[in-house]
Formats: sequence, structure tokens, C-alpha cells
Amino acid sequence: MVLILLLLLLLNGFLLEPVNSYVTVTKYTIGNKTYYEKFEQPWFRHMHYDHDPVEASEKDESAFGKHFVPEDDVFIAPDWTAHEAKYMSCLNRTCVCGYFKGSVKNGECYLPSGKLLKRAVRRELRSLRPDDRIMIENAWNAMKKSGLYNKIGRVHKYSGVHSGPAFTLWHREFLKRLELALRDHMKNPDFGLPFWDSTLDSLLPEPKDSIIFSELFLGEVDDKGFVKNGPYHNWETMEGRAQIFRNFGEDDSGEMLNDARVDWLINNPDINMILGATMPLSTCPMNHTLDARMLEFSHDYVHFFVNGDMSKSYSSSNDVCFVYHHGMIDWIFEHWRQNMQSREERKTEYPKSDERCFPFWHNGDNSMPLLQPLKNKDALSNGYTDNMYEYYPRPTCTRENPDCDSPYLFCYIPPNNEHPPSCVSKVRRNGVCRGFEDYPICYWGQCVDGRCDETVKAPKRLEKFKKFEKKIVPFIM
Ligand SMILES: *[C@@H]1O[C@H](CO)[C@@H](O)[C@H](O)[C@H]1NC(C)=O
Ligand SMILES: *[C@@H]1O[C@H](CO)[C@@H](O)[C@H](O)[C@H]1NC(C)=O
Ligand SMILES: *[C@@H]1O[C@H](CO)[C@@H](O)[C@H](O)[C@H]1NC(C)=O
Ligand SMILES: [Cu+2]
Repeated sequence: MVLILLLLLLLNGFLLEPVNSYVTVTKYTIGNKTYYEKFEQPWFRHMHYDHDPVEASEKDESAFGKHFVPEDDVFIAPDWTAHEAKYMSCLNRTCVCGYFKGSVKNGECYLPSGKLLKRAVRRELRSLRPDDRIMIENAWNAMKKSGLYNKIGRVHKYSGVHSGPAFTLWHREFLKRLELALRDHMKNPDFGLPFWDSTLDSLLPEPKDSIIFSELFLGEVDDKGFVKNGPYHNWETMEGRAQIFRNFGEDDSGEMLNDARVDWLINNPDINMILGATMPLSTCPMNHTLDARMLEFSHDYVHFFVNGDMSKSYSSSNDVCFVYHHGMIDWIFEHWRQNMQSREERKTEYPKSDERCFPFWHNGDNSMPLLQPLKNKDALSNGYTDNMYEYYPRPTCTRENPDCDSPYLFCYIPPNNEHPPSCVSKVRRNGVCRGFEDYPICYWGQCVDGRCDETVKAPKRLEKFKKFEKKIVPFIM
């Protein structure tokens, strides 16, 4: 009896005080939405170690985000050809027209097919029609085969800039170039780089069981973590491994983006939370504290979640997952710009150079390595989204219209209106679906004993959304 009481007490205490430094119950209003922070939500699912400035005594040892490349690495210089160099830095369509072998008439670029070159439309992977997705996958595979994918991958491997103000801008320009190459390999260059909105996976009991990691999208891994099917199967890495490597679960701090952090970022009045130094020197007279929700940190956790090739900056570009994830980071950056800055501010505001804070290569007027002649500040240009690409809206749903417009997603309506309905990714075969039994969570089969069982036929889905309004399921973390 005493023992049972003691056990109950212990259990109770455990539930009330999880071992997590982000535990509080607080009401937040972000934009028009209200969130209640309880347990580790809404910001994080796992504890994150504190981020500390770099001590002056460690200044020389610190890489400040410069890439570590293994000693036995075989260096292959990723130089742009003269043809690429001529077009890759373009920020408008007349400038880039020759890259697509088009011709300029009346200030517009016409492709050899006679079609007008437009801005590329970037869509969430699960919002693409299957035919279009396959067209894009074929383009990637053509680039992989010709060596162009690895060549551009090496631009990131040897020169990607991280841990400070230039991070988001360097990657914006890098993605723009990769997108030009991808479009040049597509039958329909109206499509741009897809992006992976990992908020759609953030509520799943096991995000690694998302349909995104099935053969339909990024591929499944075998028991050693090697990608064993899907469009990127047998993709030899830049380092010569036969398969892309993902090592889910290796790092506790890995996790998806979530709606609360995305909303916090895109409505944030402090430019430092978007572009600020994430590895400042301790000598920096900082205006901002290091916050685990800063854009670059939030970006890191997704890398850590997938792990394997994605866990290191020198190897992450091996995995197309990296490109798609950075598309989402760029989406956040653009939506912050649109929400919080005027057109003029967008092209000029940049954290002030200060050598007490961050090294010179993060300064606005420093050239972007391997993305010359552009300087960090040039990537603030409105030309990117005025001329080169635009974003198709992320999947959303409401109580009135609980439809995510994709067979790979369903509309989750949380109990007690804790937060607004949101689109959630379906789960792959044998994946964990616990807590969502009454939703169409399994892409194949049905949720039985907490797993998607493809041998159990799904009922007719004619009324798929109606019943959820009545039945509300507790959400188990
Ligand atoms: C907030 O809601 C109001 C009324 O629904 C709407 O007009 C406004 O645009 C919303 N603002 C944001 C930032 O979503
Ligand atoms: C397009 O870009 C080129 C190269 O930067 C520039 O010379 C030209 O003026 C731009 N055209 C327009 C219409 O902005
Ligand atoms: C800190 O903020 C003040 C006022 O907003 C500004 O004048 C100053 O330049 C900032 N310092 C740094 C290091 O960004
Ligand atoms: Cu990077």
C-alpha cells in the first residue's frame, strides 16, 4: 500500500515536473494566434543546451562556423564554368535568359520553346502534383549523373557560411543558383526548388516516420541508416560513399521546426533573431541575447534530427533533404522581410560590422565565398523574389475547411482549441501513429496498435473530414 502510494507520488511528480528547462505555463500571442506554453511546448520538444558566446581566449581555435573538412578529404575545386559564371549571379530574368538559351524581346525572356520565362514557383514537397514532383526528381537525377549536383554541392562543402549574419544570405544565393541549374534540367522551368516544411512533421509521435521519409519523397533508410529506396537511392556522396546516410535519433537536440517558432520568427521585431550572430565573441557589446529560437539555431536542429550526412556542414549538401530544408529557411526569411520590413529596409538592413562580435567574413561588404562577385549585402536585394522565384502558400487548413489539398497531409484539429487546426503529414508504412487513430494519418492502411498497418484496408474516405469535428482525440506527446 505504502509502496503504491509512493509510486503514485513519484509518477505524479514526474508528470508535473518534466526534466526540461523550458517548462512553464504561459500564454503567448503571436500575430493573431494564442499559444499556451506547457511542458516543453510550444517552442521545443526537447531540451536544448544553452548557446554561449565564444570566449576571447578561444578566439583562435573557434572556427566561427567555418567548415571542418576531414583530413583525408580529396579536394576537388568546385569552380563555376565560364558559362555558369556569366549567369549564376544574375538577379533578374533578362540577365539570366542566355543560361536558358532564351532570347530577350521587349525586356522579357522567351525560352527556345517560345514560352515566357517566369519566376519559379517553390512549393512544399507534399503540395506538388505527383507528375510534377517526378519531373523535378528526374531533373535532380540528371544533374547527379552529369556531376553537376556534386559540383554545386561542393560549393557548399568548401564555402558555405554559417554561425552569423551571412548565413541566411549565403544560403539564399546558393539556393538561387542551384535552382537555376535545376530549372535548366526540367521540362517545365516554371517550377522552382521544392521546400520541406518540417512543421508539418513536428506534431507526429515519431517525425522520422513521416511520409516525407518514404520512397515517395526522400526515401527510407535501412537499419544502418543508408537511404535504401526513393528517388535518391544509390546517390554516391561527394566523399564516395555509395548511399546517402541519415542517422535519426543520434542527437537528442534534433527536432523539426514548429508553427510557434516559425510565427515567433516571422513576426519578430529584432533583426538579430533572424540575421544576428549565433556565435558572437564574449567581447561583443550585444544588443541581443542568444535565443535558442533564432533562425539559424532553429535551422540547426533539423540538421541534427536527420543527422548522418546532414549533421556536418561539409557533408550536408549530399542529401537533397538539405536543399529542401533550406528552402523552408528561406521561406521564413522572406516572410519575416515581408511582415516586418519596408521595401527599402529589406535591401539595406544588416547587422553592423563589429570585430568584437563576429569575424569579417560575416560583414555586409564581404564577398560571398564561391558566390562572387556578390557580397553578403547584395543578397538583401528585392530582386530574388521580385524576379527569380516566389513561394506557393504553405499547406494550411481551418475548422471550416479542413482540407490540406494534398493526399499526403491531413487536417489536425487539436482538442480544446489549444491552437488552431494545422496540416500534419501522413505516416509511412509501419510508422508510429499513436494518438491520431481517428484521423486519416496512415498513407497506406490503417492505424492499428499504434502503427500504420498497410494490410488493414482503409475505409472509404468519402466522409473523411466530417467526423473529426465531432470526435476529438487527445494529443499524446
Ligand atoms: C488578424 O486578424 C484580422 C481579422 O481577422 C485580420 O484583418 C488581420 O490581417 C490579421 N493579422 C495578421 C497579422 O494575421
Ligand atoms: C538585370 O541585371 C543586369 C545585371 O546585373 C543589369 O545590368 C540590368 O540592369 C538588370 N536589368 C533590369 C531590368 O533591372
Ligand atoms: C545596439 O542598439 C543600439 C540602439 O538600438 C544601436 O545604436 C547600436 O548600434 C547597437 N549595437 C550593436 C553592436 O549592434
Ligand atoms: Cu549550410
